[in-house]
Amino acid sequence: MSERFHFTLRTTDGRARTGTIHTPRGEIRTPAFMPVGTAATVKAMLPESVRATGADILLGNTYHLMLRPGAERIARLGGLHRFMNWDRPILTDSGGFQVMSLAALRKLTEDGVTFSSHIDGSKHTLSPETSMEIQRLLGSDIVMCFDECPALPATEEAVAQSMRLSMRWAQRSRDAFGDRPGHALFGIMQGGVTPELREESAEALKSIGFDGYAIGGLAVGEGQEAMFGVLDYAPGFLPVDKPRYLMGVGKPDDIVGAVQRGVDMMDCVLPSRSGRTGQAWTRRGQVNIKNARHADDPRPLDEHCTCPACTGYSRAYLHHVFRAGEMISGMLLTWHNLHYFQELMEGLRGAIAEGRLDDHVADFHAARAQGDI
Ligand code: PRF
Ligand code: ZN
Repeated sequence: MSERFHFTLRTTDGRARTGTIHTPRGEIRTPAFMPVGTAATVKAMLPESVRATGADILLGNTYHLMLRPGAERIARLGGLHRFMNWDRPILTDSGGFQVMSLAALRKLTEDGVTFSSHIDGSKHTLSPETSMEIQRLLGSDIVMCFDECPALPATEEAVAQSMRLSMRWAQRSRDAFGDRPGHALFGIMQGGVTPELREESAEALKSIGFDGYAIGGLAVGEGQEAMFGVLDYAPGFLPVDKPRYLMGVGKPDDIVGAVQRGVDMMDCVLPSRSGRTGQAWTRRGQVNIKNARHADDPRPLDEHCTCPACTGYSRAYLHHVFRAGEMISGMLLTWHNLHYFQELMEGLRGAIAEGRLDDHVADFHAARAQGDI
């Protein structure tokens, strides 16, 4: 391991930041968007194609990989990078959030969570200690603390209890992770939409000490206005010299708003998942390729886009292969969407570096207001 994990902040513009996360597996340009590779694949994409869209890092999931094919098996096969043929950084989520959204028969205690697999009903447990061990076996570069994310709306008391449990789990995650040069452990702030709870959570995490800090518990049904409300103050509770990661966000306008408020990293299934359901994202907003209006349209999805879907194919073709259920449909739309999301990040990074973020964001909203061609 030649280089230890560290973050260098390059420029700020208002609350927005641009910089670089250095890891032994390569650099991550921030603000960064991380495509989701839940089951050791970004669905419908080869790893080299994901890289060609501009991704510096992927997200993987403890929950899915422990169930299938199993963390020990991946370790025996040389780790997740070798297994999925992606040699750049991988961040893994810790499993608790996916247990709560996917598994059946969940039982939460101080120790951790017991659950039944959504695949075959088999019984498993996850705790701070087992989550750290699984993420170590996978060979994850950025390991996430084991936490609990309450669904909103919830009472303030329930959110407070849950946050304090997550902070006890953060200490146990830190202790179990130990000292692993070249690998990073990120804490996860919780506390719902209550400033005092967010601050208490941030203070608890800072006193433990992490390589980066995530903002969890958002984009769970509170709406964009409430989320931006939290992002107006929560990043300010975190250290300026460490990366800040907003988990599970989001749509392009969520990403832009989060970056304006000081977020450095994000992940979301949206570009890959919606590509497989016929939804494309462009500078002019959302396009539903299923729509009959595309059936005879010889124009590309976006005439300015340089992705393979836009340089080689018409809207009519994309419409046809979607309707025919052809696999190339998901491949082309996923490629386009990932390309668009990475281009969005590139534009934000450049604008922050040159101190013109406000104008850049105004142009972003103006293009969307025009609507699709
Ligand atoms: N915690 C973890 N993973 C997450 C979240 C969280 O709060 C969210 C919330 N948007 C998405 N993924 N561990
Ligand atoms: Zn395109």
